[in-house]
Amino acid sequence: GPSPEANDSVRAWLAAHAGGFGHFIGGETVLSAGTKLFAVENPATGGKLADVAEGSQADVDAAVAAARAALDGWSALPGHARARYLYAIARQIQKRERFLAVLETMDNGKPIRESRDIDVPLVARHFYHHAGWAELVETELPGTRPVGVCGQIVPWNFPLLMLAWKVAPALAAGCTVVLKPAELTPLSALAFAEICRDVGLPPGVVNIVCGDGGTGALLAGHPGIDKIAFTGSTDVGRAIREATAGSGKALSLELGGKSPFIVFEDSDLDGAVEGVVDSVWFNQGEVCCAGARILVQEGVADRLAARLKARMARLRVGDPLDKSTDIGAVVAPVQRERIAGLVATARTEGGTVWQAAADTLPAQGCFYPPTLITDVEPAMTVAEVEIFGPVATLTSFRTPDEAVQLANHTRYGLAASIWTQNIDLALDVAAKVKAGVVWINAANLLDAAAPFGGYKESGFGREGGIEGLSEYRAQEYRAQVTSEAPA
Ligand code: TXE
Repeated sequence: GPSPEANDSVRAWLAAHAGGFGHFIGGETVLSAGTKLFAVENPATGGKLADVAEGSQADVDAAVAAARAALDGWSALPGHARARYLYAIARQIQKRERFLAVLETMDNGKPIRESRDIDVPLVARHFYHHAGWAELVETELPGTRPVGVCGQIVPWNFPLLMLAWKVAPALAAGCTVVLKPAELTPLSALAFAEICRDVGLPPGVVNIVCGDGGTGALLAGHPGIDKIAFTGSTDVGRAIREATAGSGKALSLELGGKSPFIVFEDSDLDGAVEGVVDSVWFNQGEVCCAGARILVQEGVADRLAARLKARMARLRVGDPLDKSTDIGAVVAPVQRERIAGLVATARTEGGTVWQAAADTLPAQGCFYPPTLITDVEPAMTVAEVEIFGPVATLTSFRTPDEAVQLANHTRYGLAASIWTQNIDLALDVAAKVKAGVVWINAANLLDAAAPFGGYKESGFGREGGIEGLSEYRAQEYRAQVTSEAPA
């Protein structure tokens, strides 16, 4: 393997928990004798990595009670004291970066180069950034208080990074949390629980309860929770919205996308090709803001397709722990079947499917080749539905107006990427595309300081920056002053 020590330390950690991983509640590992366990697999091998406790009503109750008990103490700490914990967490993440990268890659299937160079550094960056906010929150958001106990439900595509996006601002804002990792990828959250314990974070400030959607629903419906933050599918987002309606809970939803990647004919085509690589083939395309809907101006459509195919042929699909791998394993067989089903539908609806390296895929494990579908019309299923795999569609347009119209022809509105050398055109189109994030001559750039979030069926609320922090602050309670006559 590429980093034998880290691989060994992950294996040793898993072996030390061969009896099963428990929840992290009130600063303790909770795994009682009768607890139901579920298996967690490595999608690249199909092998079992661990058994993990499934959160019951009693577990969720205990975690919410622990978070509630910790709330007053945590929120009353001066900002600089909360900042010290966040800095300590950030430093521990850096100290354990190789361990966390290998663990994330084994659990999710993503290439080690990405977990090592992107996921884990961004996780540390998120905690450092929010450590700064912990000190500033009182002065920068006057008249506000912590929202309270937050239930946080995260997906499997960036397990630790999505945890960081949720836990770091909540802690900075003075909230306490109960987080539920995705059932496909709970392991890095459990490693994070150990970091919380090791830096001496007060018990109950961070609680982690594992389990599937059933456990998530228990969290969403729990009366002891003041806010739910969710990242995942639009269907589940809708269910959570219904479950929390009328409960007084605050809610933020970060859901799916069908982001356009718009290439004008004056653009730097080689740059655009690399942009597609970063946009669609990064993380096997399991990225909510993936610019998987390529819209290209007629004059350069064939040239772009040809260069994309040449580039795709050089992408290496295979062992995620190999440093030279570009595309690792899709997270689970059910996701691979979903992707394959959508590509098959594209064929029957008239799309032309081109796949690189389809015959060189590893014989075992959950792999899908990088795929380009051309001749895609806006009404085709594959142009409308989020694929969440290494698959791009290509549709051509004539004029900038037509590009805008196609870009907005979607029920989602998460991100967009615009490629042109003409800055006036770029800014004009950027203002007209209904998306939460617009990149110009770039794709998938994320930073802790920049707000991220969607419009329409991509959800609402923002994560990152002061906008994201504000989601964890509410108006201060104020006594009504009734003795004074209105002016
Ligand atoms: O997501 P789910 P799935 C999209 C993507 C993908 C599709 C299906 O298109 O192909 O969703 O993925 C928890 N109450 N995205 O089914 O189910 C669940 O346990 C409360 C986009 O795996 O939404 C997990 O922790 N929680 C997305 C989390 O929700 C519930 C990332 C996400 O899983 C629940 C993931 C319930 N009723 C998938 N049911 C993005 N925006 O990045 C499930 N969960």
